[in-house]
Amino acid sequence: MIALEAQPFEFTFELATCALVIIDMQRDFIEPGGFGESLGNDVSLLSAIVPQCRAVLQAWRAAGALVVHTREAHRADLSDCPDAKRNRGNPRLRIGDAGPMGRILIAGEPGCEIVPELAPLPRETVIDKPGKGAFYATPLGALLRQAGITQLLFMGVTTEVCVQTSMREANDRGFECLLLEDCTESYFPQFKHATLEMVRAQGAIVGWTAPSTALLAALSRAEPVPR
Ligand code: C5J
Repeated sequence: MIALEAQPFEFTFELATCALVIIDMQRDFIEPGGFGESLGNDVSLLSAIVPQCRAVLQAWRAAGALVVHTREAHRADLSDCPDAKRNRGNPRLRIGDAGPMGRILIAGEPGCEIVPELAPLPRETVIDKPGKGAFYATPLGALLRQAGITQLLFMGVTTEVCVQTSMREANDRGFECLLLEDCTESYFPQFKHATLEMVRAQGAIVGWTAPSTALLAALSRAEPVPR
């Protein structure tokens, strides 16, 4: 059993029944020229968390525990992207439009890929999701249940949109969730701050939060999961 110092109180888990879920660390959100920038955002805020995310990912892999990556990704014919989503935000480039990194948020396009520093290994699961939440219209819930997973550690972007939505979906499905505070970011720092507060309010109503240093320290003392 691993015990993490967390808010609002200690979070305990077993490596064998806990997965690391990395939400949408895609070039379209994190690199200049992608969807995030086309919406008028400063993407350097998001790219700043890549080193911490990489340190956690490497330690989690070394511990032999399950890793899931998600991508916000649509079909090339946009049949899974309703107008209610495509028309939001008045961006310079809409989902499906051609940009400097290929068509925005379309599966298989360069901008839709996960940043190279966090690239999935061939054995790791990658979930393409058409919505903000990782469970909506994806096989994620079934896959986690099949693997015997009961708890989830989250990192990724953006904190108040796809990360928070996915945590709420997970919580409603019975998973205990923890968000790594310095491994998530928003284009709006006040929204990140508010989300961390909301998640852990009322006795962890959505889940727990903890800094990555607490997890890294705990993992350095843990026995890896036998493969
Ligand atoms: C957004 C996301 N913000 N991954 N996507 O549109 O949070």
